[in-house]
Amino acid sequence: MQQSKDFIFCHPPAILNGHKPILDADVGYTHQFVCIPVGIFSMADSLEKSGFSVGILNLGERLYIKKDNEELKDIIKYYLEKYRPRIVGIDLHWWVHSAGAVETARLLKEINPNIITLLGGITSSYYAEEILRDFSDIDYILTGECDESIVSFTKYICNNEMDLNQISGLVYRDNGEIKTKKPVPPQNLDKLDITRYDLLLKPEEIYADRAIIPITRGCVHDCAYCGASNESFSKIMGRRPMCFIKPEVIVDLIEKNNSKNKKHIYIYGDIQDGDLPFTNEFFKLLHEKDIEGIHLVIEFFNPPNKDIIEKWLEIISVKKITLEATISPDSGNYLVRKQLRRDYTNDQLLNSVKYLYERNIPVSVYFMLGCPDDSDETISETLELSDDILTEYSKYFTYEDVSHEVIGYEFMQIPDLGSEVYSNPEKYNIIINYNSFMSLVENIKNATHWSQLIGFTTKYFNQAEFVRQYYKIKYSIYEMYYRHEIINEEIYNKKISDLNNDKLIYKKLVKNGSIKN
Ligand code: B12
Ligand code: SF4
Repeated sequence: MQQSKDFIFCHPPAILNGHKPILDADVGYTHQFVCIPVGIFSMADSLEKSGFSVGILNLGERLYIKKDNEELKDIIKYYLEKYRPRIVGIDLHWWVHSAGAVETARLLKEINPNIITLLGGITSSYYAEEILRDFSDIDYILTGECDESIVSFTKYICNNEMDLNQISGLVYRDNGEIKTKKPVPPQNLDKLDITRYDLLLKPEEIYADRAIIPITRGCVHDCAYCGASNESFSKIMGRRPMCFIKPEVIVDLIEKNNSKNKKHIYIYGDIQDGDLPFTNEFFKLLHEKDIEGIHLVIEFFNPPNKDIIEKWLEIISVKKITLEATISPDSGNYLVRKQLRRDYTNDQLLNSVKYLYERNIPVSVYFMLGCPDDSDETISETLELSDDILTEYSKYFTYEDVSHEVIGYEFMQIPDLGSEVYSNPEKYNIIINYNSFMSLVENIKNATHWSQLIGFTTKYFNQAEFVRQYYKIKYSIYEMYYRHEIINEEIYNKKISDLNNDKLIYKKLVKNGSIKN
């Protein structure tokens, strides 16, 4: 006899039609985007500590590795019958899960109309009222950071303990009217445990050794295209100002992950953005703790200063910790980069990347197709800068020395909702092609190729031009990898053949009139 659950968190799939219309920004979690928001693990932990039985289901991953004849509905039915939850909380954090989240709710209600469906995450926080208006299978939405409100909500449903209007961030229906309560961000983040992998109903299979540790709530920066920038996060999630997680908590999470056999640990957020006491304490504790045998992937938002690099070098010289880094200049053109609020020169970037390479720290550099002022020329400049970076990289490393692309030149298909670019398209001379959550859902459902899911056009690029630029970029980068002997002929041929196949699909769609050229 299986134990029943009060609450199951369910990470929905992204894609329902068997195609791959959403581009992965080199995060590697498959076309179903199977990475679970880390906040789910800590919310599940809090619920358990409040006396509720709770489980986490990675439905996207289950669908990705399903048996041939299994449908999404069969998988959901299996888990519902096994655990008979009272509430299912579906994350609609990333826009990529918009269609998958509402379809999951629809199937849950079809199988068991009495089940309570709840959504949460940044996308559902942004579109909360519209979702409740248009999708009757969703009962409630909790907006903002729900570490505390999730417990109040569950007490309300399961124990009849709270009053609905006492639950901060709740959006709900009341006699045909939609009521909204403002989210209140949790102030004490010290006890939140994002390593409760044991609460998964099935152990992870994809990147089971990877752990994610965000070091902030919100962000110090204000990148114009980001829906979780300092400005946007406070509007959507209600946290102002942003905050850093305490160094002792971050180091403790590294230690916990290590002890749970998560050896590939990503630290999200730039340590050098914290003040001096923060960085000093972080490095002191990392030094002191008995943490060995892990690979750390760290992020720099700006070219790192030598002090910070020295601190990292000190750590890896005395501990069995290996390191790699990422930095995202977005464009190789200074003005395009600056418009997005990343203010450093190509020389500054190249010098610090070289400095890191010389010290045996491999760095992946990320550019973005879709910057509002991108043109043929600025993309060529970015490719030239990529070539310079690869010239340096190839002196020290091969393709396998970083966990991702050496140059990740990825396409922002849809501007982040709530970002400055999204909210002020005229200022950035762009036109957004979808105007509601419903249209986003429909576009994702119907698209069979990524070119059909391009959510905006700029003054230089329409949909067809974006596609042309995308292919140009990818062919160029692979050619550079090969020329610099970062990849061998076999890998090069495979990459080109995958790209050719993708292009063939695009050409067919143009030929049959599904896409305008
Ligand atoms: C770290 C990070 C990642 C990590 C993963 C993080 C993770 N597992 O949580 C990686 C690198 C893998 C990643 C990938 C992607 N990311 Co990202 N990521 C971030 C980043 C920088 C920090 C997130 C964070 O710190 N969260 C803090 C934790 C504790 O909060 P949380 O997990 O969100 O959970 C809280 C709430 O959201 C809410 N909540 C979440 N789920 C649920 C569910 C329920 C039921 C309820 C009630 C509440 C709830 O309550 C939680 C507790 O407070 C943000 C930017 C930012 N500054 O926030 C972008 C951001 C969230 N990512 C973004 C995007 C677009 C992506 C990708 C889709 C990119 C792509 N095309 O490949 C992928 C999706 C990958 C996947 N799902 O497989 C966008 C989202 C925009 C949007 N509206 O969709 C953001 C805002 C910024 C950006 N442009 O990068 N990302
Ligand atoms: S894209 Fe910019 S604003 Fe958004 S999380 Fe990253 S650094 Fe912060």
